[in-house]
Amino acid sequence: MPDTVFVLNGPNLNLLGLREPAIYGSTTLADVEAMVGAAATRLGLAVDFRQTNHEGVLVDWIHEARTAAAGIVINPGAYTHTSIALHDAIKAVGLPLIEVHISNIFARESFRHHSYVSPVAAGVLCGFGPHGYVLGLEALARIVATRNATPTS
Ligand code: CA2
Repeated sequence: MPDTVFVLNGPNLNLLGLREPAIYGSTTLADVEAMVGAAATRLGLAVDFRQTNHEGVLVDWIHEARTAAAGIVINPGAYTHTSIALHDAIKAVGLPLIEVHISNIFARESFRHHSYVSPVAAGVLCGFGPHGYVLGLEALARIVATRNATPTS
């Protein structure tokens, strides 16, 4: 059975490709899901791809991942910059997590420069556009493969 990875998307990412193409491009979230699905097949992973506009739903999904997934790729959207609840949930489940942002958050407004997620992430990708999700999945696949190969006592 392939390891399952959750790919979670936060608020407003359902509008990807439909609004603000100058910042976020013309790729839709359905396109991203297809790109991630193809990468997962290549990497021998199963992917559960989801989007919500609600902070508590993201928290619930992170909890769900504890028993259902080997790791998480997440674009928390604006909750990146505000959510101690996401920070606490990620820390509590202890799964490897890659934080992805489509835009380069450090080239934007100063309120986007701080992330509550980054301190509890295994790694962070930003500014690579939708390809960042594929890079994030590749990074997570490597972490999961290493963990699977490491014997526990
Ligand atoms: O660059 C990213 O991926 C972000 O996580 C996107 C968030 C933003 O709040 C973060 O600072 C950086 C916003 C997602 C909103 O997506 C939209 C897409 C199209 C049109 C409007 C919003």
